[in-house]
This record gives sequence, structure tokens and C-alpha cells, in this order.
Amino acid sequence: MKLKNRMIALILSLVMTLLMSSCTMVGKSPDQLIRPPRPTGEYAGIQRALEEVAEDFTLKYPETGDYRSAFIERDLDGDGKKEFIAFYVSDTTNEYHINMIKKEEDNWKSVGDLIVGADEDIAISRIERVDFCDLDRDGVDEIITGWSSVSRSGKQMYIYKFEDARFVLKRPETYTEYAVVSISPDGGEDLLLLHLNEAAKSSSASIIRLDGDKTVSIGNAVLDGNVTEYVKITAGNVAPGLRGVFIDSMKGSSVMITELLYFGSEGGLTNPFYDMSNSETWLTMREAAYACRDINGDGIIEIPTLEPLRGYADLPPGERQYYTHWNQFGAQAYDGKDILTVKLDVVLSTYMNYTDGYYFVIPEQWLHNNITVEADVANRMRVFYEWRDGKFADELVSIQAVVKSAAQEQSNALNIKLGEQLSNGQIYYAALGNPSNRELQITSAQLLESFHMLL
Ligand SMILES: [Ca+2]
Ligand SMILES: [Ca+2]
Repeated sequence: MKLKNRMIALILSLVMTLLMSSCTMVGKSPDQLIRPPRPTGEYAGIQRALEEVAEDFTLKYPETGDYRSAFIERDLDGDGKKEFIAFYVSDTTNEYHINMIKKEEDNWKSVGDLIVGADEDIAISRIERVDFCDLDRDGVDEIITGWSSVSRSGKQMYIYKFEDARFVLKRPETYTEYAVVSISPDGGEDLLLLHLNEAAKSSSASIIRLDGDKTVSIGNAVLDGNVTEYVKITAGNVAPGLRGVFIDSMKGSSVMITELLYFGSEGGLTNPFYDMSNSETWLTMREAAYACRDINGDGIIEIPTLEPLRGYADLPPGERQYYTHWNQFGAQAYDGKDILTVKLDVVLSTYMNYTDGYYFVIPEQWLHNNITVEADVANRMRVFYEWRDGKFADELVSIQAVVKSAAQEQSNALNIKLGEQLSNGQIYYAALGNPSNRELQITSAQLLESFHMLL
């Protein structure tokens, strides 16, 4: 389990960077409640305003998401100026508070303070996330807050709004994961809530808005209930003009699936990959935690599927080497309104090496031939071979990752420098083979075109 989480964390940290779409990472984060130095300047005034209404408190920071500072800036009453919200725990009562601080006549002042979870008698233990979204379409953002509680399983959500010069709780919800996404027909942002009940093997999604004091669902969909963890939520284009949400989930320790949600022309939320006859999603299933991304930079999200390279199909999944096929919906599957046929079209085939931080686009002339890869993980070396008569035959390309400090000692055997990661000092070298099957020979220009760093 730990290994799985580490693997997922590593892969996700690598795949994050090239994402062209808005994307929400989900999953565990380490506790990172670092006490800050006492603020200076404007922040000192904000903290003083808080100290005027709260005694003996500890500021708390959202643990994940886009907003993780002690004081979070946002226009929350629609006056065009920034207010601040802060979360803190009273050292005497251990209750979590949310507080809003506003500038009035040049002085910062606390204008709202609520105890989180008080209405439902829930003992909050951690603040997970904070997001903002105009859920009632009145032009002003609401505050979406996600919490953990020792007294309840699952996570608790409270939606707050600053209304009539008061800070009010609009609505409690429970969730397993959530994201603010823009997929509804009006183009605005909504709240996506995911619920997973592992015991009952049920999973569902709903798209939420606020109508007065009520939350209203503008779309619901059944998801695969056999998943064990939601890993990543990516909002982006499914096809030109069609927005969707891609949900990557684990099924046990090594199988990942992607489910897709979009609004069809009839207005309903659809999960086209979900196979109702089997109550599961199998079309996007792969035996490694490779997440969706816009791999080719065309603004459309691709879903990876895996195919064992020659010679690996009979080995256990952990020992296999794969082609990774990156899939989109084909244009013929989408008529501008609805997805007509549920199918995946490969737009790119790659060899992924997340560990060493790169991928290699399989050259066209290799795709229809027997090629394979030998992985020397310890030496961070991958060698592409022709696969002939059930054996590794002629070498096609070798790629090695080397740390910069060791690069000087690198033998000249791999004489083509493919790239260098400035962030971590990785250097990538390659050498071209000289295969007897000339069709498989690629040029150094092709080699350089095919190589892409992940960081
Ligand atoms: Ca609003
Ligand atoms: Ca793409």
C-alpha cells in the first residue's frame, strides 16, 4: 500500500507539469502545518484584526489544493476589493473557526466568524482544502471548504457565503473527493462531488450548484463502484468544443481506470465508459497508475492504455514493459452534440519511463514491426530492440539517464545528448543502433523528435 502510494505520488508529480488543462490533484498529503513567522506589513494588520476577536488560537492551513496560506485573499462580497479569510483553532475549545477580515476605513477588521461544524456537532480534525466558485451565479464567489473529522468517516464540506454583511454557512455536504470544474452548458464553474462507498461498492458523481440555501444537483452519474481510490480529476476538452471531466481511479493496488463525465445535448451528465451491463468501466482499464493528460499538446485530454511489448505478455504485470497508447475519442464518435459511439482512438504511442522522467514516442516505422525494450532499471538504461524469433535481436536505440555530476565520467558509448533537466540535473544520452532490418533504422533527428522529458 505504501509502495503503491509512493508510486502514484511519483508518477503524478511527473505527469503534472505538461498538463494543458485545469487539473485537480487528489490523494493524501503530508501534514504540513508549519507555523509561520509573525507577519509584517499588511499581514500584521490582518493578524491583529483576528487577535481582536480571537484569543489563544493557532492558525491552520489547508493541506491540499490551490490555497494553502494562513490568510487567503479573495473578493468575497463583490465590492471589487480583496478580503481575507483565515482558519484557526481555538487553543481553549479546540474548535475550528473560519474568519473573514475586511478593510474598513483603512483598518482591517474581522467582519465574520463561525465555528466550523457547530450546527451538526461535528468535531473537525483537519482542514483539507479551500476553493472558490460562484455556485449561485450571482457574480460573487462562495467559499468551499473541505474538512476531516475524527467522528465521521468520509470528508465534510461546508459552503460559506458572505451575505448581507454577514458570513453564513450555506450548506453541508459529504464527499470523498471534489473539484471545481467548468463543464456545464452555461460555461460557468460548478462543484463536482465524488462519493465512494467501498463497503457497498458504489461510486457516484454529482455536479452541484447553490440555489438560495439549497444545493441543487444539475447532473448525476453512476461511476464504477469497484474502485478503491480516486487519484486525479482532470477537467479539459474531450473533443473540440466538448468539455469533460476525466476521473482517474485505482482499483486495488495496480489497476487504474479513467471515467469521463460530460453533459450531452439532452443536458444530462453522462459517463460513457461505464458499462451498465457489467456495472464497471473496463474500456480504459490499465495495469499501471498512468494518469490522463494532454500528451500531444493539442488541447484534448488523452487516456493511456497499455499493451505489453513483445516478449512480456506472459510475465507478471509488475515485470512487463509496455507500449502506452494515448487515446482520444475519434471525430466520428462525436457529432458536435453527442458522443455516438464509445470507442478510443490511439493518437500517439509511447514508451513511458516515469521513474527517469521521460517518454519516447514510438517512431512510425516501429509500430508495425516487432520491437521491444530491455529495461536495465539499476543503470537507468532502456534499450529498444527488434524482436525476432522470440528473442531480442538487433539494437535500435539505447537511452540512459545520468545525473549531471556523473555525466563527466559517462563513457562515450551513448554519444547523443537528448536533453537536460535543469530542475534536477538529469542528463539523457542515447545511441543509435545499426539494425540489419533497415526499415527499423531511425535518424538522429527522429530520435531527438521522439524524446520528451516529463519534468
Ligand atoms: Ca455566488
Ligand atoms: Ca491532446
